[in-house]
Amino acid sequence: MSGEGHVKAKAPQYPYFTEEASAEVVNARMGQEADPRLREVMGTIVKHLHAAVKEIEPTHEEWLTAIKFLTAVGQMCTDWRQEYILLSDVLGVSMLVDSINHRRPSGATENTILGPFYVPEAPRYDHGTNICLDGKGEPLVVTGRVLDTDGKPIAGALVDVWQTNDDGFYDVQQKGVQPDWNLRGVFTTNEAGEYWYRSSKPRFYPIPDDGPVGKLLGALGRHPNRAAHIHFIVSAEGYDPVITHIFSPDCEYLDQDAVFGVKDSLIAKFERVTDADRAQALEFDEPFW
Ligand code: MBD
Ligand code: FE
Repeated sequence: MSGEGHVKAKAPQYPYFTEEASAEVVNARMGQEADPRLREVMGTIVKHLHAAVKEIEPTHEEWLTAIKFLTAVGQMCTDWRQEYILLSDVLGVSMLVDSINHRRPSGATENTILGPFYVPEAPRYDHGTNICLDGKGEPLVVTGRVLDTDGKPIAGALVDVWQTNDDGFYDVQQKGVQPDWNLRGVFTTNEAGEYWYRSSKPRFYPIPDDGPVGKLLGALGRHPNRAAHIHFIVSAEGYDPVITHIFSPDCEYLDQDAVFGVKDSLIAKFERVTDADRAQALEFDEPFW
């Protein structure tokens, strides 16, 4: 008979379902041969999920609403639209996982959430290149240095940046509308650890809110706006890479970012500069490590 090997000789501790011991009943079914980490993860999830359901006491109809919501989240996903990441972001789970995994040494630039719109292998550019290919928005110059935690410059570090255009969309959200690779690029630091490039000033923008996560935010009375930001991944041989953003200091959503990504130390100083081409300069001279 198939499944015979799984029948225990000894009477199991939790043979039948009971409401009181519901999580224990389920967890007792896991075999000893299951991977220990999987046992731990699923055991914990089942324990807390059952506790939540006991506290909420959903009707059948409410539970079906939850199932339909999760189904819709999955159906919204495409190559460039990851609705589950968005859900994790708006629930603060992405920031929590990020803090658990990227406790940075003191003096190092703080990390923040990666987000769903990173595209690897962006074009490599020389310093001074304007990555704003659609010409929209207020001109911006970004200059910075990559330093180690002792303040020593790191030459040859890769500075991988991406941001939205002035209409509030990443290039991948508007394929065929924006030029490919609009507002993305990779720069390499010089001997002094410096890099600089031209761009447009980022503005706040709503995370994609035309799907189930946006509907949930609406139902919760939450707005979908992210504080204006530029994404950075800075990496160099022999160093721990940092995934982070810099935020505009004058953004009205700094203290109410929809995905909880803002940290004090990541709010940049913007300075007006006189150079005709440099309408607004961003100085982000923080050490990256
Ligand atoms: C973004 O642009 C972003 O950076 C994050 C973290 C979530 C949704 C959209
Ligand atoms: Fe973003």
